[in-house]
Amino acid sequence: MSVQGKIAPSDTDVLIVVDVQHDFLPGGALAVPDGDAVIAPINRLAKAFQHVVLTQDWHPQGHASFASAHVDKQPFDTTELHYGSQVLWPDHCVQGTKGAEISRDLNIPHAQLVIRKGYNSGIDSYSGFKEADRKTSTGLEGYLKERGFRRVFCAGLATDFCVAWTALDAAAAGFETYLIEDASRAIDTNGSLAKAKNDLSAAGVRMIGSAQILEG
Ligand code: VGL
Ligand code: ZN
Repeated sequence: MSVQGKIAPSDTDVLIVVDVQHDFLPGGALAVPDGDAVIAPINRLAKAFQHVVLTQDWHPQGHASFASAHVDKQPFDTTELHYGSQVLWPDHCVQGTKGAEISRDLNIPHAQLVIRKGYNSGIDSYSGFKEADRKTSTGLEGYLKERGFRRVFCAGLATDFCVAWTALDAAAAGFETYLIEDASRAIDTNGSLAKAKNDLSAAGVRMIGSAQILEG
């Protein structure tokens, strides 16, 4: 779904900035191509939002989503875990490491919550809301509902994994949901970006550009 006209963020809108962490940025363990290009638009956007939430991928060592935790597997292979198919990644965003830190180039001192995800060793969590078993909740839905938010705007890394899954779960939870395309960048492995765009469109997530958000 596309959207015409400008959007003025209000008191019931929240911006979710997904996984802008060193390991997803140039030089990181799972660097997203052109990943640092999201930082300037996110910093501009964040000034227009009173309410901002950050997510942080936060895996224990030996996490089930790491190729290194499986015999005869390489990064970007897939495997079957107890909840279904799982893409395997280079080790990344290990709890307490530099790679897991949120970029200091993000300038969002007014961010209100950092929600960590992917900390259960046997379950991945692309989404900020629900883990990959599609059952285990992070608590974010309850937090946003309790605070009375109605619209959710998502941006960050990576468009086709954590940003898309977060937006899909926001829509499923009943929020009017937007994905800000130029403030996000994709990994795009094995057709993942095309699939994510199909899923987002089917779920009614609105794809917008950051220029559509009224600033100041
Ligand atoms: C992500 C792959 C593995 C993401 C996190 O932030 O999109 N992708 N873990
Ligand atoms: Zn991860």
